[in-house]
Amino acid sequence: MAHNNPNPENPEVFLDIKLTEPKETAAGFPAVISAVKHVFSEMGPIRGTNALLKVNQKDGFDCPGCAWPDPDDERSPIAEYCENGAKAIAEEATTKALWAKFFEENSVAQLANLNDYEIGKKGRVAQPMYLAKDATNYKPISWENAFALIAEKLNNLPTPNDAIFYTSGRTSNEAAFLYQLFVREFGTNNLPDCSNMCHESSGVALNESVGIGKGSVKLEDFYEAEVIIILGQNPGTNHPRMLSALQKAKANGCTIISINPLKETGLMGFNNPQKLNGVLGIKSQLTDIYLQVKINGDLALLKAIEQLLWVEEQKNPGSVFDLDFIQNHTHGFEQLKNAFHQHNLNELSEACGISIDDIIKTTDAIKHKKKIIACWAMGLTQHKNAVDTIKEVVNILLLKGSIGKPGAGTCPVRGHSNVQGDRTMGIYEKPSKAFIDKLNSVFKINAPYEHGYDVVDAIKAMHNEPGKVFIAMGGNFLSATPDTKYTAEALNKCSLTVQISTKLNRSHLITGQEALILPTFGRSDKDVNADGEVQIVSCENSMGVVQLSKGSLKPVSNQLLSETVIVSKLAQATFGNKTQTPWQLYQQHYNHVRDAIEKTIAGFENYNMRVREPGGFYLPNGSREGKFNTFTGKANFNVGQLTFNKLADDELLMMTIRTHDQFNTTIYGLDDRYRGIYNERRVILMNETNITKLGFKAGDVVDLYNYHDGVERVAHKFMIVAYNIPEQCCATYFPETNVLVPINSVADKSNTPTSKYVVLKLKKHVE
Ligand SMILES: Nc1nc2c(c(=O)[nH]1)N[C@H]1C(S)=C(S)[C@@H](COP(=O)(O)OP(=O)(O)OC[C@H]3O[C@@H](n4cnc5c(=O)[nH]c(N)nc54)[C@H](O)[C@@H]3O)O[C@H]1N2
Ligand SMILES: Nc1nc2c(c(=O)[nH]1)N[C@H]1C(S)=C(S)[C@@H](COP(=O)(O)OP(=O)(O)OC[C@H]3O[C@@H](n4cnc5c(=O)[nH]c(N)nc54)[C@H](O)[C@@H]3O)O[C@H]1N2
Ligand SMILES: [Mo]
Repeated sequence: MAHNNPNPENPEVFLDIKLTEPKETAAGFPAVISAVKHVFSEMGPIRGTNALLKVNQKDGFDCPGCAWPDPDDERSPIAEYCENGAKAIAEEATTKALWAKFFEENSVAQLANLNDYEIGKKGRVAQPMYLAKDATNYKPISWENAFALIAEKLNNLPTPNDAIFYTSGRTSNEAAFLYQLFVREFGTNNLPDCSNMCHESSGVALNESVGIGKGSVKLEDFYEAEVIIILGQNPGTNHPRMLSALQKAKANGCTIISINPLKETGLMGFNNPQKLNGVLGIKSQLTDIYLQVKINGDLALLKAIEQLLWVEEQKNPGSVFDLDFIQNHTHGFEQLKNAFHQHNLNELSEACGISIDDIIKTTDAIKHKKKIIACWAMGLTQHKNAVDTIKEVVNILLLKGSIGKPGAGTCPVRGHSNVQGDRTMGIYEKPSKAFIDKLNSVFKINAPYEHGYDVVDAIKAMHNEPGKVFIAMGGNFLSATPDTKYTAEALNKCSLTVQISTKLNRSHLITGQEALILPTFGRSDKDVNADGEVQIVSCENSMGVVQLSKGSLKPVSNQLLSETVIVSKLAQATFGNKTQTPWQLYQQHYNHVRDAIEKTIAGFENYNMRVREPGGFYLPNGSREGKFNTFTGKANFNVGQLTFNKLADDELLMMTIRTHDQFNTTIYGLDDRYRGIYNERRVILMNETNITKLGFKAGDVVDLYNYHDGVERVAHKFMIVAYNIPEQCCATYFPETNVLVPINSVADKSNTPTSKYVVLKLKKHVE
């Protein structure tokens, strides 16, 4: 029995890697070709075309890709999706189904030897499967027995806090609400979610500075903005539909500033594949000022920009800062002002790797502008000082009065398509007292107030206290989390691990003593209740719009249950007649779930009616209206503490990033087309000078080491690729290098693993 192979490092030989120059323009016709290729190969032409016609239409399903909003006004009738959205749909709506026979023929140990790409390509799990203690293969199990088994394990735990309930961000509002209700009625707040590894730092920073953990801008604001700053985000790959918004902004005269260690293709130029010009290859240039910052150099850079803005402001008071706004709506300006000259400009320029000239150019571009939007993603959130860095971004917006008015504000660009909605529904290990009070009064339950585990604490708890029950609503916990070996040991120590999943993934293969896979619908699947009525669910996008999602494709198996039904049945099995919550009703029609949400969570008045309005509805958002619900009652400036990163000569700083051919741990293909790297994922992108200095050459194969906390972590066999990246910085692909991300290296306050800040040493690989 060997279900503990966390990371097969067995590329016996490297594939035939192919390198070209990085592309200078994103999308265009190659994107259309790539989309169609993926869709047709997984789904065939008829099912594929049907899916593409329904995605992101007002009566269709929400794209299971990213959380970028749909345009309120002009949606393309045939193509409101992008290349990577199409790939996400193809992966989910594949016709490959894994029945009991597949699991009989393939042992867990055999499957664990495949890489993530190969595992993902196997297809959708078609029926509930059970792995008994010491068994080598999964066996089929009935839904009823699966629920009974989980219920028995849960009810026999010494305390409800010995159970851990993870959520990934594709789960609908309806399923997420019921899931947290079930978990809290059961008696714990152990609700870690993918947010803990993603935008948690944004949530913490924004809550403290502007009183709400969500962004303030709407899509229309992009069309009015004078300046858009994009930090630590690769929209060409991860939010391709954002490029259309940037293109429109640009046409309206906006200046775009990109801050990124890599010259990402999508930030440089765009051929809109939904417009004739784009298909013909007529390119729009996007970024005006490209700042190739060192990894984690952002805080220093932002401080330098603030310092220069202050210098300009003093020349002519009121010409740069919005003094009225600062006076009436903010707190802490005096402290910030005193800190403007804490560091000298040379020192800051050195720390971020951007020349003083370029910092001046940037300051000039924004000093007289009043409508600024700042967008950011994982390049800012996954660092030790992430919360301070994001607050520094907010400082600049506040100095300029650039929030709470059209064309300006905060835009943390979310990841999973409903990650924001899941939080709104209460998927949070640190619920407020008010939320629990409300839940207790609406449902007459005894939900606990004591905070639960987030992702990192959950892993440590599983590691330190064997015998826990771990349940995952979606996601791929083993591969997405840091310190893969440590996490694998943690999962192995659980008495039971349960994965509610669409596709086969590595978390099905690295398990507790016993394990279950419960197969469920994806977004595109048609979900019909016992009365033959098609059920809809709803999601909240990155800009706080709640919209319906209605699946339309025939599910790959007749044995799948929806997430909503799975949670309700699990609750019935666990509580028996001890519950007063109408779990049966929720299974009959999801309107009842939405009624329950409406009673519990503000902003969902007339939910059932408004969700059916074309385009959905906006949730309330104080910062959007210039109302800052913070502890001071105003928007708060923050003086971030800058520490200077010192590396030894033989050390590199690694960021783990996504290729153009993956969705998180789901690997669509082996190419990173925009970066010009084909047919290989085990690469390390390094600056040419460092390659030479360390005594290597491009093409060499190296092992990567990290020694945080005195523990040796190693990832074997990565090929060196010379790339345009600042010195002593390097990049590898997530999740292959998660094994190197130390469990104890986390962001202050948000506890997010520092996946973009891993100190490495390299050694030549010897066979
Ligand atoms: N197709 C596709 N779409 C996706 C996903 C996917 O995997 N595939 N994932 C979804 C999810 S869950 C999320 S959270 C988002 C992720 O979207 P992104 O955050 O765009 O994803 P990453 O690949 O992690 O890219 C981080 C970017 O930050 C830069 N960066 C790294 N370190 C630093 C730094 O210190 N400073 C600065 N300024 N930049 C830095 C990297 O060069 C890279 O361009 O995308 C979502 N959408
Ligand atoms: N090193 C490193 N680690 C990272 C990151 C990084 O940048 N670097 N990024 C982090 C980020 S931003 C995130 S969000 C996390 C992602 O962490 P997760 O959300 O846990 O991982 P995913 O790869 O998105 O999960 C994919 C699996 O979800 C299941 N699935 C897909 N759709 C559905 C559905 O509709 N319902 C259900 N029940 N299951 C479904 C499928 O079985 C699929 O295999 O990873 C984090 N980990
Ligand atoms: Mo994410």
